[in-house]
Amino acid sequence: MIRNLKLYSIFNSKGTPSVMVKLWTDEGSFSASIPSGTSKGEHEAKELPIDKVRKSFSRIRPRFIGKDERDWRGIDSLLKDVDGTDDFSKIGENLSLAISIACVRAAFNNELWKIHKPRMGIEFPIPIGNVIGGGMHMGGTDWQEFLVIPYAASSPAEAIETMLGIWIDLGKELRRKKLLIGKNVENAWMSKLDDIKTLDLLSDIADDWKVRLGIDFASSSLWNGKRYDYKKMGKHLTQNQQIDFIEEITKKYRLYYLEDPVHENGFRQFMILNQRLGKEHLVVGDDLYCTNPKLLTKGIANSSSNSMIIKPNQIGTLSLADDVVRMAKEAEIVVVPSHRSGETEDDWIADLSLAWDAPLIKSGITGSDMAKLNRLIELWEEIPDVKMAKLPL
Ligand code: 2PG
Ligand code: MG
Repeated sequence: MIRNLKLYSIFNSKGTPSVMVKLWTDEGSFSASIPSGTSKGEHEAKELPIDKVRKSFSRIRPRFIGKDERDWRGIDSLLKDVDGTDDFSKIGENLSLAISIACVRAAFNNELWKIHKPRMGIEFPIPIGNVIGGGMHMGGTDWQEFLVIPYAASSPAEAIETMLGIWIDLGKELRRKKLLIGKNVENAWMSKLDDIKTLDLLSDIADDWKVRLGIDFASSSLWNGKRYDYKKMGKHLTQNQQIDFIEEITKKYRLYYLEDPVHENGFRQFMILNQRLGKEHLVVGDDLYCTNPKLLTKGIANSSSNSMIIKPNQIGTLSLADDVVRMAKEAEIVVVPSHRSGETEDDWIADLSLAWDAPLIKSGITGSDMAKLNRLIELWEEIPDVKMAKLPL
């Protein structure tokens, strides 16, 4: 039974306040902290500033005391009720998800990966690491994240070593060529190179490693309602030109993973790319879906993508995210649980990627993202009969 719960204002990796909730049951104390995005989708649940969260928390706290933490879905329904909106704009998704996850942690004695009865032979997700980038995350490139996927690693530790190896080699090479500006919000390198030259350099370096490449284009940040504006490359592309451009670079650089290649309301343009590339490449919706069941329904009806990002704070409770994962899997859409650009040391996304049997996890490479990667190493050592997942395509 929940005896007490408390709110803490902590800081995330961007240096802005984030929510942590700790709750006490007869079994001990359990906490959860919530990350914060930078390039947020238009249809995400609403993150509220900490002063507003404090007010909501003191108002709703008594409703949770005395509740049975094992009924975590019931507690998530109560969160929906006390908020009363579609997007948690009353109490904030940051408060809602913190209570939701802390409660599930209490229900499963911190082993979040057990929320669905674990099967034997659990497959661990291949991490996807952001090595260089820009866009709204700061940096030289117009596209947000250039990603490496260590598909051949035989353990999480080996996968992490590969991603770090590439990140280090790339940093050294940029410094040697006097192209390095620094590190951006996700600790990916910021360089003076434009997007195509970045792809040239990254492909060269990646040739020495067993990795596939991907990009989070975060295209909504380039879209002005009429055209895609590329500042660094001085390009201005129509919707059709953007689709052709994505297809061209996907083939030329043998990209595997294409996240948000067109803007967040472009279900039809996503569908065209999915038709052209979806047999061999992951066409991934992030801002397109915002982990929202209504948007996913639209995406399924349009065959917009063969994969989607799952960020529980885009929807506000763990049960809602869990329902979206089930829906996606039923439609054979590959789920990719993901961190946010403003992270805390909390590692729940690692556990959830196992619970959801996800073949990939987007977790970043260094900084607070290390916590998620290290959690994968820890679970790998503790769970019997494990293996690494294979790339879904
Ligand atoms: C993304 C994420 C994580 P943000 O777009 O996929 O890399 O960024 O948290 O800023 O939305
Ligand atoms: Mg994204």
